[in-house]
Amino acid sequence: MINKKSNFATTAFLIVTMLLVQVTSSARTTSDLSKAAIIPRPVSITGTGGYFALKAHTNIYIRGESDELKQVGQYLADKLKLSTGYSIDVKTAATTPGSGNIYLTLSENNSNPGLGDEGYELIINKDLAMLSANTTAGLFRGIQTIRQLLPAKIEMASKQKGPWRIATGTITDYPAYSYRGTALDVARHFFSVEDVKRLIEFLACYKMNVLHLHLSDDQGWRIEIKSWPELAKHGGNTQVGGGKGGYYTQEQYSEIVNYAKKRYITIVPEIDMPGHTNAALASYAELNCSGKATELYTGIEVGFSSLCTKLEITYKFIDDVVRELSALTPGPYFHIGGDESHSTKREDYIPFINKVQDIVMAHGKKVLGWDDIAISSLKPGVVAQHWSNVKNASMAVGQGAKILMSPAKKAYLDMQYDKSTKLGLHWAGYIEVDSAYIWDPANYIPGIGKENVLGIEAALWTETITNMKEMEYMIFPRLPGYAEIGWTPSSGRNWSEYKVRLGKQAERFKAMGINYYPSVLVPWEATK
Ligand code: NGO
Repeated sequence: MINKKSNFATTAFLIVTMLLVQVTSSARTTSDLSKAAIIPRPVSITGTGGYFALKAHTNIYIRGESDELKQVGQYLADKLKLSTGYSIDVKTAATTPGSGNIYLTLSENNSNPGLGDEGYELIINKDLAMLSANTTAGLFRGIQTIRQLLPAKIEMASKQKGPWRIATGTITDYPAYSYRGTALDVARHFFSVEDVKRLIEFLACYKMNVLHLHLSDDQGWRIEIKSWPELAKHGGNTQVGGGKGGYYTQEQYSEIVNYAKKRYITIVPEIDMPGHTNAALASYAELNCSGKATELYTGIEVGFSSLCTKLEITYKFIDDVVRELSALTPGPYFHIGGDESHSTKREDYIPFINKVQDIVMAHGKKVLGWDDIAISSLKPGVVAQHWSNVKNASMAVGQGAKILMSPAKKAYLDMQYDKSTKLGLHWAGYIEVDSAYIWDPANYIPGIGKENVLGIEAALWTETITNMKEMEYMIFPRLPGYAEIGWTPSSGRNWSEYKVRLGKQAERFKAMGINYYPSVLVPWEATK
């Protein structure tokens, strides 16, 4: 009797366990590609109901010999090698390779114009995963989709157990906006090159393509300028709260630029002016109208500093800084700040911004500035970054400028999630994960439509953010939502569907060691 009972219990236990194993493994890789939880959501997915699997003999084949193509293939190989434990190589193949491989091809003469510069097409059948694009940037974006189609443990740095399956079908995908960025304030608190690289990797995962670095403010100057060495040496010495600060040497800045470039991410450098300049004013007495250097500053109040707009040397200084920094920056933009210049008179501010636009353009860069610059005469091609004043954004559009959308109420990563959030500020409100997602850059401001919008940028200001773990907590899980707003057409975006996909990212966050805010609004599929 006793034996029979325990036999029954054991059998029942085994059946339940088998069922559970089946349920969890099928939850990991659905055979229906159209149910794959990819962020940003692709433009179109058609499933064919089967599986492709990575195998011990899997290689990545590229069609063509270009270094860029090899590099993109190697990026994918490096991502897959550690967790699968397979010795994945990058090889060249002029024709379709054999079963079990990944094939990366560039379409000839831009033959798929619908995909544009960053789109891709991924065709997966049981033998082959074939990724094609017009550009290597497009292939790189498509590689992020392949990563997300594989089980989350593909992101682990140590060898894991397979199977490494991907559902079969076709994905055709391209971005809604050409500029999809994140801004990081390295002035209020300094972040190391390693931290910035980790952030760049996060952006890459979600197909973002710009990292804007806020390199100077009242509390610190963060980039070496050889013709004005005290900026970094003296002005880089401190940060909010009095910590030791820091700065990037030009070599380190280039290292960041190149790391980003390999991920098809553009660095936009910002030197904020004429306000937010105390670190510069403390480093060089001659930049002050009084002729006296100011003290270094470690508080968080704003609006007290201004470059001396009437001095000739101010423009010599700006020209030198823009020249050196532009030479190190391959991307098209130079950000001149221009926000909250409360101690610069309006009649001084307007000619100042007009002159600075000319300086930036003379060094071959396009001007980006906070929406405050709209009160000056914007030159052709200038982009105004909307953060707070709707009237300024409309004035910029009235002058023919494009708008980069970063409304503080929606896209400021330093805003607290809710009243219980310990880090961050709430001057623009609380931004829960749903609120961060539910808005559309193309109808956020009456009279400003998609044709006026260059893209979206989420901004992390760091008055209260002191290290990488804190940075991660504020950007995750909002960052994937901003990436989706920038990439996916508004018709494909809907919070109740998105939150389920976001919930499935928890396993990936965990595999990547990301410290995220586990919002109760999201149905997380893995516990922290
Ligand atoms: C404002 C201000 C920054 C602050 C930030 C804090 C802009 C463009 N200027 O945004 O200096 O750090 O708010 O949220």
